[in-house]
This record gives sequence, C-alpha cells and structure tokens, in this order.
Amino acid sequence: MAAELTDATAGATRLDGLTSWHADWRGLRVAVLGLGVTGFAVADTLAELGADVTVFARDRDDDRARILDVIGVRLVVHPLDEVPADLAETPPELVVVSPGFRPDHPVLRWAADAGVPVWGDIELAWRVRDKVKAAEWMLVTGTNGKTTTVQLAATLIAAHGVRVAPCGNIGVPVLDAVRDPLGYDVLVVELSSFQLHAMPTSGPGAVHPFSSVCLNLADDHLDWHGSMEAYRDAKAKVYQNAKVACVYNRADEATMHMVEDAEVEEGARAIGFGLDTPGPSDFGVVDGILCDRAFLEERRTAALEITTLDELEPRGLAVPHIVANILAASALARSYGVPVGVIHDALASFRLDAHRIETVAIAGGIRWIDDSKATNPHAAEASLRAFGRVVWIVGGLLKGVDADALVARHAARLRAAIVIGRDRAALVEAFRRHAPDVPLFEVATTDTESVMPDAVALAASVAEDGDTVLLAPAAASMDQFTDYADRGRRFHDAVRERLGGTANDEPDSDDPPAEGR
Ligand code: UMA
Repeated sequence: MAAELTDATAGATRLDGLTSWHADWRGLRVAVLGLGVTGFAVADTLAELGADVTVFARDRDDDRARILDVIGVRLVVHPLDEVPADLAETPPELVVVSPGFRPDHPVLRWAADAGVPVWGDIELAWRVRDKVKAAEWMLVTGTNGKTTTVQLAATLIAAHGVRVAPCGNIGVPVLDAVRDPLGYDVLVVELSSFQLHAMPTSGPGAVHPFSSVCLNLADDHLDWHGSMEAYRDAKAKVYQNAKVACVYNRADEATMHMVEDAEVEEGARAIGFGLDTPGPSDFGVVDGILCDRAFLEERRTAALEITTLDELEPRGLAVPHIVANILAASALARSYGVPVGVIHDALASFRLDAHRIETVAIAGGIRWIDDSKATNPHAAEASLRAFGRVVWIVGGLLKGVDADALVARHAARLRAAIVIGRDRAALVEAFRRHAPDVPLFEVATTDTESVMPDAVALAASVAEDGDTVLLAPAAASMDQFTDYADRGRRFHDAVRERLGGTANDEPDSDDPPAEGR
C-alpha cells in the first residue's frame, strides 16, 4: 500500500520535477520577494508558466505594479520587517527571493522555520533554460572586474559568430536572456555573491556551467554575508559542477583553493591567469605579449599570442587589472573554442564602459579620472596603483569594510585626499592614523547637487602639473547618489563645468602613460 505523502514531501517532489520550461508549473503557489529588476522578471516568468504568484515588496513601483495587475500577479506592499499575515496564514509552496534580501531577513528566517523552499532567480533560470534552446552558461564572479570580464567574454565569443548574451548582475536578469524568442548558444552570466549564496550546488536546481571564473577575492559586502568566510564560500560555488574549465587568478590563492575544493565534472581543467609568465595550462604575459598556454597541444613548449600591451595601451586597456580581465575572458572564450586570431581582432575594437578608469579631461597637466565603479577598497587599490601623484576623491557607503590598510598603503602617493559621503568619520579617522601628513578635506554638504562641484573645486585648488585627480571612492554610492553611474556623471559634469573650454576630453595617444601600465 502506498504511503500517503505529507504536504512537505509532496511539495518537495513536485519541485524536484520542475526542471524544464515544459514541466507543469500550473497553479504552483509562489511568493516572490522584491519588485526590482529581478522580482519583476521572476514574477513575469512564473505567470507565463501558469503559476499562482504573489509579489511581496517594501516599495511600490507603479509601472511594474500595473503590468503585474495585467498578467494576473498579486502585489502586497509591506515593510517586510516582519512576516506579512497573507504569507504566514497561507504559506506558499515556494519562495523566490531577490538578491538584495539578506540571509537573516525575517521572511527568509520564517521560510526556513516553516520548511518552505527558497530559490534565487538563478536557480529558476537554470531550471527553465530550455524554453527556446538550452544555452551553455559561462559564470563570472569575483570582488572586482566582473562586468568588464563579462562584456569582454561576450564580445570575444560573439566575434566567432556565436549567439551570446551577457546577463545576470550586470543588469539583465538571466530569466530575460532565457526567454529571448530566438534563444542563445551561450550566456555569460555575471553572478554577485548574493546570487551565488542562493544557488544550490547539488540536486535538480544546481547549475552546471560550461566554464567559470572567480576573478579575485577581497573584503566586500561583509554586512550582508556576516563574515568573510561566508562571502568566500558563496563565491566558491561558482566552480561547482563545471564541465570544461575552472579559470582562477594565479595572483590570488583564494581563487586557486576554491578550484581545488570544487566538485567538477570529469575532464574539467583548472586554468590559471596572471600578469607573469604562464605555465602550461595558464594564460599570462611574456615580454608584453598576452599568451594562451592552455588551449594548444604543444603547451609544454609553446604559447599562442593573443595581443600585446602596446596594442591595448591607446584605449586605456593596458592597466594591470584590465589586462587580468582580458586574460580571464580570453580563457573563457578559448575554452569554448574561439580561435586566438578572432580574439585578437575583437580586442582591437573593445572599449571599456563609462565610469571605469575613464579619462574625463586633461587640462593644465592634470588628468581627471572617473573610476566611480571602484565601489570597494580592492577596486580602489587597483585604480590608485595605476597612477603616480594622486588627489584622491574617496568615500560613500563602506558596507562594513575597513579602508585603513588601503589608506596606509597609498599615503605616500597622495597629494591630498577629499572625503565625500554621509558618513565620513571612519575614513577621516583612517587618514589621521595612517596618513597624518596628507592634506585632508571633507565635503560636508548634504545636498547631492553640490557634492561633486565642491569636491572638484577642492581638487582643482590642490592639484599640480603632472597630478591625477582620481574619483575612486572605495565605497558604494547610494548614501548620496542613485548609483555609481550617477556619481560618475555628476563628477564629469562638475569637471567640465570647472574646466570649461580648457578641458581636452580625449587624451592624446602620446600622453604619458600612467605608472604601472
Ligand atoms: N527589497 C525589500 N527588502 C530587502 C531588500 C530588497 O523589500 O531587504 C525589495 C525592494 O523594495 C525592491 C527589490 O527588493 O522591490 C529590489 O531587489 P534587489 O535589491 O534584489 O535588486 P534588483 O533590482 O532585483 O537587482 C538585482 C541586483 N541588485 C542587488 O543585488 C542589490 C542587481 O545588481 C542586478 O543587476 C539585478 O538584480 C539583475 O540580476 C546591482 C548591484 O548593486 C547592480 N549588485 C551588487 C554589486 O554588484 O555589488 C551585488
């Protein structure tokens, strides 16, 4: 006699079987947490699949709310500081959470206690990836350089005539790429530590990537994860179940250990990248030549040339951390069989996105650089290293990360520091302790419109011929700006306003290269 299934077992069994777009999702009761980019894509997907969907969000987005209404998805706006009654009284069969929800969020704690499974958007996207055709997934994570590497890898793979989409934390939900009417051969997926945290490493929802890379590991998002170990463990999931290549950073042992510890598929290879001479199975640089010593038969004795630092230099791509990104992206593309000649030609027309070590102006011998994307100390470190004498504009939301070591290491190169952000105390203290001789200025205004004009005016008053004024905040922007792009745009505007007609927007190709390039 068959034993009767309990509700929980029946739920688990049903969810186990939901591993295809073409499975029966009808009537599945799902609570979606958040109505940002992710929550909306999740709700829209599940509604299309015929599930019974309710979205819970702290704030109401009118445009999205209107569409939810049209597609038959309920919306509950609730502070979510406690479990909404609608949820507690009728528990769903599944919760799908947006990446911004911390693991200790009250609703997630409730779900764990109530035995309600919680998926992230990446798990859902993996399960329904066969809507049109099941693309191979290349996963990219790391504390810094993710977006640039994703864009590079997608560009290099596309140059080989492959239909490829960059997606994920880069801003395009993977679910949107999966639902593209024409489908893709490859998805290059940027994963944040938040998304990785929610990703299972085994079972029906576990992603099996074609190839993966963790670019580097440094303190970030510690307030969200609770500890460095938890942050590291989340990042390490990127390599689980990899099929072809686990690409790691030879200069960052943590990434190598992640590969050593990962459960991968038979035949998957560990491929190192770094700025020094590559060993067999590595990517690296020899006499200014970026080389592949991994994807060729004669790798013990030979290497393939990808490009040279001289070719990258005129477009600002010869900066060490960008070279590292290029090597990592080339490794992903080579793992998919893209010829080195195709990579070489694609790199010749590649340009970095705005706000990434972007030259805003050169005037009076002073270079003004926007690296607003440097949202943590590790990114600011790479940026500071690329220049000689610097007037450093720094500060914002530190996200629980300590900037003391960064200040101490770079004190000697600073002409002055200009601290911005609502909470400047910790940074000002760090400068007092580790850089007492560096002139220090605070931008105290609380008016968003005035922050950058004030910071730029201060920088202009201290910068001298040969200096670089560098916006590399080492912090997130949301305390005073919409996002890092808004912060960068306002810096551009303030610099242009200040310099007027004297600014020469495009650097001359014969401008002196920055130190370290
Ligand atoms: N919400 C709550 N309570 C919470 C947190 C969020 O109610 O505790 C609600 C908000 O009211 C809002 C929604 O959740 O309705 C927002 O969700 P979200 O914060 O998860 O953001 P999304 O709009 O879904 O965007 C997310 C990523 N955001 C974060 O991880 C914080 C985007 O990365 C990503 O591009 C997008 O998914 C698509 O995958 C942004 C980011 O800042 C760029 N990422 C961090 C980073 O790169 O450092 C990790």
